[in-house]
Amino acid sequence: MRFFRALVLAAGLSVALPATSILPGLVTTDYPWVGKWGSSSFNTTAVAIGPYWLLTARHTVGSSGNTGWKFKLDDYPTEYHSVLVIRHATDDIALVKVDQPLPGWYEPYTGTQDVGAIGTLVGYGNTGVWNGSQWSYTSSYGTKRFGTNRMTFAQFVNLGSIQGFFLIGDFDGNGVDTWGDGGPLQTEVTLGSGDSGGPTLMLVNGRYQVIGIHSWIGSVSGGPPPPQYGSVFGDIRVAAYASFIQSNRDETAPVTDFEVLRGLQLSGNLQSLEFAEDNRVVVEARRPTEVAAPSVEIEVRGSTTHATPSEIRFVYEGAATGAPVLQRIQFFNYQTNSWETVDERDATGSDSLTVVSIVANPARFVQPGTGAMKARIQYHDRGVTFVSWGGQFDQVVWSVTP
Ligand SMILES: [Ca+2]
Ligand SMILES: [Ca+2]
Ligand SMILES: [Ca+2]
Repeated sequence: MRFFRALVLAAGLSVALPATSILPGLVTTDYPWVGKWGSSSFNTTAVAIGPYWLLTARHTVGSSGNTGWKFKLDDYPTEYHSVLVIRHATDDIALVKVDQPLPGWYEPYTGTQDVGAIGTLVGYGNTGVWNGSQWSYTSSYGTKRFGTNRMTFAQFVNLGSIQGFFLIGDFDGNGVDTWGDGGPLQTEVTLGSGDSGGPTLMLVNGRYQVIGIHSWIGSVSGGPPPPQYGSVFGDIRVAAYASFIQSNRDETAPVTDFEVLRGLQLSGNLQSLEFAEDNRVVVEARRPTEVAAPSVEIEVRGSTTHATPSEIRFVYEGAATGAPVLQRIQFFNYQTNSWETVDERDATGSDSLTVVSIVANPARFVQPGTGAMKARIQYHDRGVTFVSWGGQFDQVVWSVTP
């Protein structure tokens, strides 16, 4: 058993004293789905884990209430507002549902390779300076920084004000290596005030997943206090909360297959459709020979594990480069075995967001037995005078509420 003294962190579970900063601070513009998080002002960190969901530390969201918190990504103008906050009953982790679709996210990690792994820590907290003999916190909240550390131990710890299953690392440097587990890494960091709720990421098959949520900084018995070399930090171990996450958030159903039914595909692939990061499937219009047929049409397919969901949301971001053009979305109705128009509007020349929410008998759009879902996105020429135009599909995803 290792003994920890909880120094900073948690600190009364107050947003005024949020846990932990990336220190030393390496400023980054990467990790686009990590954002600023707070209530009256941004002062902590959260990470997107689905089209409508964030993961953060419970001590960033007080003890009750669903609304009043906000989230902001560096590269996007939208401010996302909380509509539902699900706090773990005892441990320092919370799920948050927001009011508008997020442009991208990292999946929570569910495996066992997180223990001992080198993680990438990201957060908006304070950074620090080294004066030759010790560190001190400097700077202020609001700049995204990253660094790395080895997540050496996985252990349940109760620090009084904060508890949970944590991944724990030591801050190495200047000849100090508390656990003799190697270090410092080239970009070795610990946490500081304002990093609370931010993620530790790990590459899994070439993609980042969330293995930890920043929770506390502290020291081992007799060891130096944070942020000195030899101090330690703890991240909520996300894999230990897989069922908490899985049972409470909506299901993300990505497009698993798509087909261009009308028009000529010029660029993009399946991965282009995953996030709204301006990497698009581009389809050039072709004049239809039949009356009332679209000039551009793609069919997207996905699936859900929920046979009788309470809500299906279909999120589409895209544009048509000609005008006037009508945008129509159809879902396949497995009960009538036919396509049903669920949304129709004027297309926009630059990316715009369409969210189709189905709460009345959404099960008709889910194939019994397989959970398959399919949709068609069409652009209809209403008198375009452009020589050449087409559809640009940036993001398509379903979010399914059990
Ligand atoms: Ca270390
Ligand atoms: Ca070490
Ligand atoms: Ca895209």
